[in-house]
Amino acid sequence: MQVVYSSAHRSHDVTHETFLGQPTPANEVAERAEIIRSSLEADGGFTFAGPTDHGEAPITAVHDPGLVRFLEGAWGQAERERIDRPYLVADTYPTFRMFEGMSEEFVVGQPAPTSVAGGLGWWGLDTSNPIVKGTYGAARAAVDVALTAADLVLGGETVAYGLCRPPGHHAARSMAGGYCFFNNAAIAAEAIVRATGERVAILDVDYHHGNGTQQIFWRRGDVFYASIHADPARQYPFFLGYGNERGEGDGQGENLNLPQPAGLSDEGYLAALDRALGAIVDRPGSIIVVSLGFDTYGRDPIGDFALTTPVYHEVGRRVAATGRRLVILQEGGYYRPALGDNTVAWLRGAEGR
Ligand code: Q9C
Ligand code: ZN
Repeated sequence: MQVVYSSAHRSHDVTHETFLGQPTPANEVAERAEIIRSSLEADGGFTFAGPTDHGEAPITAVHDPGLVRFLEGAWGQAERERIDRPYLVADTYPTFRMFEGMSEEFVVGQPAPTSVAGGLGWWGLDTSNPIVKGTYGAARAAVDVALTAADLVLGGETVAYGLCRPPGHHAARSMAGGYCFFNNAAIAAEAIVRATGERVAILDVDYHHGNGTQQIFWRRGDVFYASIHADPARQYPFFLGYGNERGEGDGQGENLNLPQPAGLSDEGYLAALDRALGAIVDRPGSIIVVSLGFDTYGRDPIGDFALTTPVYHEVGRRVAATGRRLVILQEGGYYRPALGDNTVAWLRGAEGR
């Protein structure tokens, strides 16, 4: 299997995130991608390629250009404002209750703030998403990793894996968050739709609901989104991911959320997977973009499912058994001692070995 990897992820060298207002050691660290890379190298069954530069157009095909400009400039803006911090996190967000009772023109019509503190809230979702000097470059490289993996499949490969870091599925059209800056999977899916004219399915098997991917394709009939994740009633991102969110307009029926209880077993997971895959094969298309997370693992520090390493081989096997070509993109997974084994298991399963 071809793997796309870039060392540029290391410039997003975060050490801390904040959780409930306190600095805590970061979960989404550079070591994650290096563990996965070295495990795939040690396996011997993977060939590595670097990403090619795809420019900004595929990003602004799904994201607000204002988000791109904010992320590009945030660190320099903080320096100019003499905000001397090891990392940047917002402290005030425009929640919908602030606009309660007001017409939509006020909700969407006001200008973005000019200060970096205001911008962090305006363009952000949550406080677990530190920005450092190298964040923008790393996030751009992760997009190129995803698009290069998509190119491999568009060029005839049956499967390719993009070792994206930072991850992407919480990033919405005009919002970064949840360790994510640009939505790598959404950008890849959009590029595949444009290249093929076919419908594309996104299968999100990260532990968390991919609120950003859902939002980007909410009204789209040509991109089906299916996600298996922790019930948002108890878990991040808290406000999206319920089963009654099915899409609207052209996208009516093209969003499938399968929220799951704490303690979810391998068997329970595979039952949900079969539902998601059944919905995918019921629809036309030849390519699945997989948002692959290992925070479903039983020992994950921020998850509460009970999955074991062998089930990942079976999940990969069942996804490949759809007969669709696969663009597999890395999202979360924070229990570092098992991250390499879990990734190797999943990808071997997808290759049938
Ligand atoms: N105490 C992904 O898996 N909240 N993002 C963390 C930790 C944010 C997860 C709280 C979790 C984001 C790609
Ligand atoms: Zn996750």
